[in-house]
Amino acid sequence: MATKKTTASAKKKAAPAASFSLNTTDFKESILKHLHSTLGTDENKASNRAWAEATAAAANDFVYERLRQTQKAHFEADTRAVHYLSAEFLMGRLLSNNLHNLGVFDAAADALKDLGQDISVILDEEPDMALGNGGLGRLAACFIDSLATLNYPAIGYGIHYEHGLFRQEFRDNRQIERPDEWREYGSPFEICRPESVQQVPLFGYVETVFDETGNMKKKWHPGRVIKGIPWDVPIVGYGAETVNILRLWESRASDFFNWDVFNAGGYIDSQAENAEAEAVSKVLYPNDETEAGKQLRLIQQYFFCACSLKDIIRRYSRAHGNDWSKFSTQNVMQLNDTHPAVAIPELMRLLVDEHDLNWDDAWTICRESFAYTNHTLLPEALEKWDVSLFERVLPRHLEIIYEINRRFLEDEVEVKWPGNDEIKAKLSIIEEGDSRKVRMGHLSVVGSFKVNGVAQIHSELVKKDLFPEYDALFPGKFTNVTNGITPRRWLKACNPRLSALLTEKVGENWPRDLELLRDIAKYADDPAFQKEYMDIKLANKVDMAATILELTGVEVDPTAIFDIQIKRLHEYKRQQMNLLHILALYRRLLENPDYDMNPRVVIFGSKAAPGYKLAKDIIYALNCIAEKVNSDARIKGKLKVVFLPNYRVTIAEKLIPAADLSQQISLAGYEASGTGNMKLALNGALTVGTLDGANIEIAEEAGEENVCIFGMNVDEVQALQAQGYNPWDYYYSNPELKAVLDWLDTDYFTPGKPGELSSIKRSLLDGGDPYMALADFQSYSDAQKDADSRYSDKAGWARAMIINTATMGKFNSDRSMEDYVRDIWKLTKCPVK
Ligand code: CR1
Repeated sequence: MATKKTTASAKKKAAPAASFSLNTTDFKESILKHLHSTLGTDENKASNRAWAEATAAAANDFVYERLRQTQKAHFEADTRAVHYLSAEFLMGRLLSNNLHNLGVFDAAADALKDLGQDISVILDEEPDMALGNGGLGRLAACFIDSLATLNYPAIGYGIHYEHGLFRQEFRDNRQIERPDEWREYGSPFEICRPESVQQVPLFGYVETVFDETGNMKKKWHPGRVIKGIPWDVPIVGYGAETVNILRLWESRASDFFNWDVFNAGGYIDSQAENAEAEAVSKVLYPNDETEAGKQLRLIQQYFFCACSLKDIIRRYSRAHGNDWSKFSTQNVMQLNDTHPAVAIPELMRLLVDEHDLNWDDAWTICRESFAYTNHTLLPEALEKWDVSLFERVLPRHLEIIYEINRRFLEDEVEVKWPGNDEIKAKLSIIEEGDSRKVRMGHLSVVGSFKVNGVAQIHSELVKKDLFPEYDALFPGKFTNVTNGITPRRWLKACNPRLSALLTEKVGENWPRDLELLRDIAKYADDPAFQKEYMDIKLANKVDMAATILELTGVEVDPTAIFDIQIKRLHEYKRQQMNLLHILALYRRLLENPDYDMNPRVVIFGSKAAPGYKLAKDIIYALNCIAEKVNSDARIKGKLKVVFLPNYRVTIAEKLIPAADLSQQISLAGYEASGTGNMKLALNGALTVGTLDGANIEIAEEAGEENVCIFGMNVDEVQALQAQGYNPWDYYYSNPELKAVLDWLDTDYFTPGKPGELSSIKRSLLDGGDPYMALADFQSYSDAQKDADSRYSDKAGWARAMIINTATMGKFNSDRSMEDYVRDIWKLTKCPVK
């Protein structure tokens, strides 16, 4: 366990100082100046929002200066850069993060205090930038933070959604979705760059033409052209040496097409065209790990890829003109899942059709430039597009995909497996059948030089179960990079109390080098340190209890176990198993009011995709159960259930420092990695988890004795699936399980409305329980009991929490970035003077 690899030498060294300093007086003056001259208001009447914007503007003076210097340094060094293409960036709030990374958080707090303002109130003004669904989008946000911190040249490319992930409200205990208005009145964290607008063609037809020398060429006559407007969000590295950018594309109608219609008297038509063009970046698809089979979604994907590639090429050509030989040594494009996979045929189109390269040269460049990260094995999440849809929206791209596929099957698959049509059908980018489909995962594997999964076990399953033939065909192409999280946001900024204690013990460099925290393992048994650590946990829980009261009206006891499950609502994540366990505890308490357990507060934060009926039913059930349990005097407050509305990054930042237990209870083999598991463990929570995704690596790092592992492992799951799983077996053989399932058919939790919770029971029995919650239930319940008794041993519990904090160094997203750099991107650092 724990104490290996202590890098004691680095220990008490100060963090590299920020490249500038700003004292409280300067900051105060700057805020006032911006209040007056940027916001046009006065300290006597300024709203909280104006104070927040003035503070952001004061910070931006430095951010933009560093941005300018970074861009100059990158241009002069002409270094290789990574372009992280992602349909989602779940940034959360930016002001606090930027102040921390600039190293001026305390100066800002003091300056605001001098001005009669409370920084926490001011920070609370900022809406979350929620341009993502969950783990995949938040991962992208952590990665760009780390890339800037490590001084790597990197650009994030994505979509400037007008509305991010919906705002969740509960009405009569049911989820309702409301539009997210993150930039209703603009945002101080982005700059528009009209000088870099791009045109994006769509629809139309392809013509075959011959040039002067008689060569056949393809000419795409688009039916429409829309415009992509870039918005740049500065990404401030920790210590603010490098400031990279996240470039997000907003869609608008192209001026040219508009004017034609308008001049012809078609005012209304031109308005319709405007609306259609603007629809492209209007909303984030609120699906998590499900494919959205929508034309608009394909257009969104193409839109941001086309804009980004033209942007990358424009920058490359500025230095290298029409010499394409260095394109792939200067650029690498990382595909964050298959959402940007259409960038592969788009780059082929640009090189072959627009820049006159021959196919082979263009294909070599493509294959040397793209790498692909797979984030899930769930079949419903592996994107496939109907050929007919593709043909309508992107006719030239479909031709290119056919040609890529033809050559791939003839030159590579046929050579390896001569005459084997079965393997050809399996590996073909085109799925044959009633309706033919383009398989975006296959396209990504064929068009990339590396493919990675996001945790060790997931990467093994990608090779073994998802793409075994591809692995045989392309030895060495598949690899692993375990996910990570930025310790700046997920410990330093969100848990200031614990951060101060850690800094006191190991020096202030740990937010860069999280391995330094191993040093605190030596205090794990020290009663004085245990007390300090546990006092902090309690203080965080007291704060959280106040937030819970404010948001839900539920009173909770801060000394109770805070048992937390925060993540998107999905059957494979098994919130329904947690629900069954809550019912079991409640039942035990009703049967025996003296049932021996520590008071427990089970806390959920979760959004369900609007079209995912059963997920919404589970939210409804949990809210109904919470209402009943929380008001039942018979159980004397020993069990409380809280479902926090509108879970988002900002709520996570409050919950994670207050957690005792971290529920990571997916069916083994289904959670590719998880990243909430890392954040919770870093902040001390004990994982109640299956051997799935990164839980396995967390257990390795923390030591099995400091986590509560339960349930079937991947092999056991697969064996049970092969043998034929029958949930009724568990129902009939486990009386407690049967009782709680039957409870769902009554009107106990929905007075006067029996059957309202029956869909959950049905899915677990008649529905076949696809994620085997009943099979793992007993073992889960035992693990929870074990966690409860460990909590009673105060010293043992403190020790386990400390060891968790001490041993999560591996999950620093800086480490993930160094892995990508070493194994995939091959970047060199470009320090900025
Ligand atoms: C996975 O489900 C992982 C994140 C980031 C999700 C989760 O386990 O931590 O990606 N996958 O890698 C996903 O969103 C579309 O797939």
